[in-house]
Amino acid sequence: MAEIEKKNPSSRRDFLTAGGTALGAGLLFGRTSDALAKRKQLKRGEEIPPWVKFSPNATNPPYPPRQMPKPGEKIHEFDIDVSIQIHEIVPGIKIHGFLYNKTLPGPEIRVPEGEWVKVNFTNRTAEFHTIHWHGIQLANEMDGVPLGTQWPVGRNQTFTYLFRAQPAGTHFYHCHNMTPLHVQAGMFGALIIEEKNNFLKDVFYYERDYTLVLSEIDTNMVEVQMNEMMKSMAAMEKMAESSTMMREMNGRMMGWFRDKRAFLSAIASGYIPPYMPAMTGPAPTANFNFFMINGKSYPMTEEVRIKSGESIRVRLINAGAMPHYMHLHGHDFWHVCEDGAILQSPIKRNTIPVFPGSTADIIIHGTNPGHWHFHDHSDISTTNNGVFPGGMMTMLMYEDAEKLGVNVPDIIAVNS
Ligand SMILES: [Cu+2]
Repeated sequence: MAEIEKKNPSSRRDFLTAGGTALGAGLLFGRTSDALAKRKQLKRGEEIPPWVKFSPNATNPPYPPRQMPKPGEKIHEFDIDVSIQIHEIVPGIKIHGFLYNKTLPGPEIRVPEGEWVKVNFTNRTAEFHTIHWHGIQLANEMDGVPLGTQWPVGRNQTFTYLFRAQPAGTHFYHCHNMTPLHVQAGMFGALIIEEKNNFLKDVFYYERDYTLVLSEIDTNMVEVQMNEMMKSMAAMEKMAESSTMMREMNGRMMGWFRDKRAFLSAIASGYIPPYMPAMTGPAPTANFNFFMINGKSYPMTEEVRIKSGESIRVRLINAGAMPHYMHLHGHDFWHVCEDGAILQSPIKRNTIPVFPGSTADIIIHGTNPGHWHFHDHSDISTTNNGVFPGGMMTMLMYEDAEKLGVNVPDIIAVNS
């Protein structure tokens, strides 16, 4: 039997404690003063071997994706459910969302490269859901696409996902059913696969490792659509209880058919798909009004903490539908990974674009003490319901700023 490590998180905090290191989870230890000295020093003219050697085969999965666990291989097991919960974005703004393990974002999963991940996913809502493992090279059946690779997971059903953690790097997971609504409503979380050989740590000697998940929401749209959806799901459940036909149709409702031919022949017989205005009226497009880092808008976003001389790794994940351009004041940083993969040549920059579905890792050196803004430079996203300042903004906060003579008014540290 393979060795199974069972994790049964009930909250984000428990999950983090169980899973290891993550944002804000007691990471205030760490050496700092000698970090600069220990960072790998390159001599003038010295090349940077072995940064990443280009290989046309680098996109190949490190392990065959259709393998199953062998005896003795480590399996990390997690229980994740989805339920409707109230989430507060900023004081006074609460939404009803679909939340993985009652948190937004869902719990961070952090596992070593090459080991196994087993997730028992239970749906505690009347709507259908799945989990898609974004960026993971896994067996087709585990990909979490409803009516593509699996039946959608219905109320009180559990589906077990099993895959090997590959490739290494910063990834995420999200629901793939009615994605525009369900992801806005909270169904996403970080999936970090730790490198077997952490080359970045050898070179940069970073200590703390932060995860910032970027997302946005149209609170009005989510409220209206969730209400409508819950009403129609309740009606369908009632019909399903009393009708054989509805039971047979279960899973193929809402315009879903066995294949394209069945869909087209139904249309020829008079079926009107739900996206046609005749059925639903004009479909609203999202008008995003809150922009979040780890589920919170400024000033309730968590700061990124650093000390002079320390290096930190910051993982940016865009789980939303808009591009974001994270800009750090007072520093250049290294852009070292994109979509989990180490760049062949790191890029020195102060603003990093993170596109929907992409992740980017950066290394910040603590070289300029102070309390520095770190925010999306698309100004639309630094508002709460149209009012500045808000949204996708946080601070790079030096813990030793005051000691080092930085004298800024306390008011900047809104969330400290
Ligand atoms: Cu869903």
